Amino acid sequence: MFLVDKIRADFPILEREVNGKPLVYFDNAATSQTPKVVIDSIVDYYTNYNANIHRGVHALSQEATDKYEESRLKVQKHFNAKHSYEIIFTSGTTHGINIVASGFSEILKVGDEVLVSALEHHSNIVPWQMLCEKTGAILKVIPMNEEGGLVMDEYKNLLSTNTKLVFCNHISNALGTINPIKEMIDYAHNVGAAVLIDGAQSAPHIKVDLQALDVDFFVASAHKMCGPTGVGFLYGKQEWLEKLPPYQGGGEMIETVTFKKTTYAGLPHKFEAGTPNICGGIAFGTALDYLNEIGLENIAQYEQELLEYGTKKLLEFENLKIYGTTKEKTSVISFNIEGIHPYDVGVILDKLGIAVRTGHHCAQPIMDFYQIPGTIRASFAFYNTKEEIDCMVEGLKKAIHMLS
Ligand code: C6P
Repeated sequence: MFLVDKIRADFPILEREVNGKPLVYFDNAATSQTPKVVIDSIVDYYTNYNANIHRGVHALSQEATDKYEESRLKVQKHFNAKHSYEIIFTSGTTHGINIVASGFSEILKVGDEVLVSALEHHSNIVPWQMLCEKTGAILKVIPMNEEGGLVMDEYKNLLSTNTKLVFCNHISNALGTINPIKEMIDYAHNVGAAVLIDGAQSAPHIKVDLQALDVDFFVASAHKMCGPTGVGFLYGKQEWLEKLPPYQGGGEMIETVTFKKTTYAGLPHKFEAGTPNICGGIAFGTALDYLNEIGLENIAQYEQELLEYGTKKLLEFENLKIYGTTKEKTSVISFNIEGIHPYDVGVILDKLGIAVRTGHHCAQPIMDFYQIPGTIRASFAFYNTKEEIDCMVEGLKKAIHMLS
């Protein structure tokens, strides 16, 4: 039995009101809320052991270093990476993708091909376009279908020995589609291509086993996993991370520096130039502990219940269309109401204390595919309830009444 009331008590923000109404927070795909234990770990860091890491012999620096590295081990264990040095702390998913894209600018040659899925967030499109402009590589798109899934036959046809890299999200932020990434990784490896999976939307909701997936690169953000903003990680297989050049130069990523020549530090430090988000990294570890205490399987199961309930309730509206209807999906419902602009619905829901995201969700190609300006997106987390969904349904009735 999933004790949602007990879980809700862990999140102070869920007690607040917005516009005089209890907050209903359905914008979890944008960022998740933060439990008290994570807030406490941030306060604890700044109150008790704020110091720079990997540098000082003094007690505070040692303590901060130990906690930061402990957090790296937590990430390694949680995602089942083979080595802790394959986990690079980043500022988030976008940063991780850019490290890999920048590294490949020294690997790709004119005429090499890279494949991107039609379901990507702009973060997993733009860095690759920049890479192709720089290298003369060719960007090809794995098409999507009406349900919001990828056309796998087309994917297989696009793959060839010219393909050097495939990048795809595990779960679409705009539609909730879970992509068949294991199958995609295996097919890509058959032609010798590397694969980067954008796990920004999967890491918070389902168990990810990096070794079982055999993925080459995986990126995610802590702030979608009950952790703080400004921190995330890039996983890369050791052989790839050793092959890629550093992303930035600076302190901590070096072994020796002279004006003649600099040698670089080993993994993971080679990719972690400058003072990192120490507090964020530590709090990310606390967030993982928190999620593991509840259990990702329990979270996934409860969120599926919310998805099913929400979908059923929304489909009771005659003029409402849901985008993203694949069998395998997470708790994201993207929808529009005929004749009403999504933005207007978002504004009215906000007046009622209900937070949803409206617009293109940083995934304009998906909106172009459906020929719509955007959608209303309700994304549920494990601390949401069916009662809150009922509240949104009532809010939608009001919005339709006011806007039609
Ligand atoms: N999506 C959303 O509302 P950052 O900003 O680096 O933490 O994450 C970027 C990102 C990359 N890939 C996917 C699949 C994502 O969903 C996101 C962030 C948020 O959908 C904010 S745009």
